[in-house]
Amino acid sequence: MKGTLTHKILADHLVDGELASGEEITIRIDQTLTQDSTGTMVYLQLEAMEAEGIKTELSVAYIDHNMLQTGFENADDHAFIKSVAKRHGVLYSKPGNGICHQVHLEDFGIPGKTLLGSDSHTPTGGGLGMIAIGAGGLDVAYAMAEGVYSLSVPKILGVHLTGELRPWVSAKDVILYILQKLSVKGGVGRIIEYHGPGVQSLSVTDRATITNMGAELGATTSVFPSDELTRRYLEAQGRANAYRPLAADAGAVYDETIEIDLGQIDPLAARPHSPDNVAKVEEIGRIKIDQVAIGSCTNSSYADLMKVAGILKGRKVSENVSLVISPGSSKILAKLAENGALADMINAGARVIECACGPCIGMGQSPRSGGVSLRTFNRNFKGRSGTADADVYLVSPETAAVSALAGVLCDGRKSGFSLPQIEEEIFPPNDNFIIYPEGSNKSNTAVEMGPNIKPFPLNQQLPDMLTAEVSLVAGDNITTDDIMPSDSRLLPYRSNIPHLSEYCFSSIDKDFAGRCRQAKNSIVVGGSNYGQGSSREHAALAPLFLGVRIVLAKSFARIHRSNLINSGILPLVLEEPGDYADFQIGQKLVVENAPKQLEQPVIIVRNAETGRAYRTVGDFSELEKEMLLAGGKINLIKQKKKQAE
Ligand code: MIC
Ligand code: SF4
Repeated sequence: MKGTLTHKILADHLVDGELASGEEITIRIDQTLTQDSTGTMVYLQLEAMEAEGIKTELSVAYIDHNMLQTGFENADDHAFIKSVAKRHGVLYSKPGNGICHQVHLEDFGIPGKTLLGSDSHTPTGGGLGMIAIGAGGLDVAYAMAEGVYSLSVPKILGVHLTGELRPWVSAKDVILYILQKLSVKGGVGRIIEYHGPGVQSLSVTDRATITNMGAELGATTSVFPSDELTRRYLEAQGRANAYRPLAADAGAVYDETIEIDLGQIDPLAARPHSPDNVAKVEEIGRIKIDQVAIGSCTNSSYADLMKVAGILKGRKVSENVSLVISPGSSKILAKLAENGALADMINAGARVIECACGPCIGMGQSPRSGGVSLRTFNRNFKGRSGTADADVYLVSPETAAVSALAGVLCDGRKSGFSLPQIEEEIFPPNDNFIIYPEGSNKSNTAVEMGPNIKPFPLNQQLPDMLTAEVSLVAGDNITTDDIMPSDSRLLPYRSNIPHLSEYCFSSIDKDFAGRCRQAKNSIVVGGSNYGQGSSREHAALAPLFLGVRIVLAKSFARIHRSNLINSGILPLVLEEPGDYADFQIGQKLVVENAPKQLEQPVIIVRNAETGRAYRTVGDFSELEKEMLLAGGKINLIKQKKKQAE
């Protein structure tokens, strides 16, 4: 990996370990971000760590997910985050300022810096040449308290870009193309580094669209060089000083390489219900659509929305279609208002909603029963829109806009419309949505805790004999949306694990919570890529609250595996994937001498009734073993503090 941009940035931040693929390293974290639906846990955990201030250069708490205030819960969460942010010296981005990743790109991201965020799409910052990683809330709290993050060094997948995109084809199509090639598992254990002459034809926000959806590949992160276009982007945001040129060396060696000629890509769409179920728009055909939603951290930049406004200008949205647009940031919305593009959208019949995640996380705008929704978002998992039987397709802003006019999915190249030219704009600095913590002092800032904010569950030390009952046998590619669904009904309870846990796995199996309660200690069995998708540690904390002690799967997604370990839940991989077929709900399984077995390369899980032994692999680092023994990361931190006293 020598000479790669990734190697350079990691080497610059290396605190401990050897920079070689598969090795456990600790890196310095320069910046963190949190958002509100994971943020309450982060700050509860930061408080539990008794942190004295924060050790990062910059930490920002965004409010962008829980924006519907249908009761006191979300507003109480905001007040809590605001008070803790002030107490610990964290910047607070008020609701309305925009989606964390878009705002961070515009206002705070710096080439060559590291960013850890409690949201899986934190790699958006890779568009600016950052190593930006999504993680569970506890890891982000720890990074704030100690300024470091540990990970095992991923392989570097070099994507060599040549050529230029043709008209009506955009960055979204590039990442959909890669998803089609590599699948939702293709990036697991990898950092994706883009290089080659094709990079120069992609703007910073195009690059950010691509690195953002690297999360859907399961990649640790994705990164682009920082070049002249980066300089111009930062200058336009009033942050010319943040610029620093960065690129891989000419002879950089990648662990794996793929070649992409941008000129060969067509407008694409991810069909229901997975971001890698990709086909050419033309091949899918002119399916009738009910809704078009434009926005999200993937496609809500100024350039994206100007393209949309240009396509809509002087035209009319189809009578069958509800078109909703959510701009990525307050700066973008203000600019669209000033230059008339907002009026072009509204006059065409678009419904413009606030700068937030909104429909992307099921916070409103759920499609009608059995409806078809085209979205410029990044995830189309079943039910995520809030309508269980809706069909969601993921497309580019161009395809979304032209289809909204036609009332059917269509390839813009056939529309006969010309694409608008987007002029570069200067965005005057506006920090009226930001609360700076200057002058704050831990001792004099009280934490505001609403009644819906409950303590988070803690595990116990790993017992000698771990006996548990199978409470669920789930399939491949189980998402964290499956494990802990999130929509407008449930998001208000992100600070209330006891309530939330009642809905754990509810879209797959309504009896899951009850069964776990009866079993007391239980095991979830899963297929491959278990826990893909979001960073929400609620997908580990709710099972923990219900007594899940082990998850046995064919393979795990990165962030969820860490969240399980942080919670003291054993993530075990079946050495023989065919063994999966043996498991059934109600079986009693046992891990004998669990702490001792943790030290061994193979951990035996035995069927307590038949005695049949299953070989599993943990592949745990030393730190992970310590966490599992202690019953999770917080317990370990407390133990270590006590020992030091
Ligand atoms: C998502 O897109 O699924 C989310 C909501 O942003 C999550 C975080 C969460 O569950 O709060 C993510 O991507 O990490
Ligand atoms: Fe928000 Fe959607 Fe992006 Fe998650 S994927 S951060 S819900 S816009």
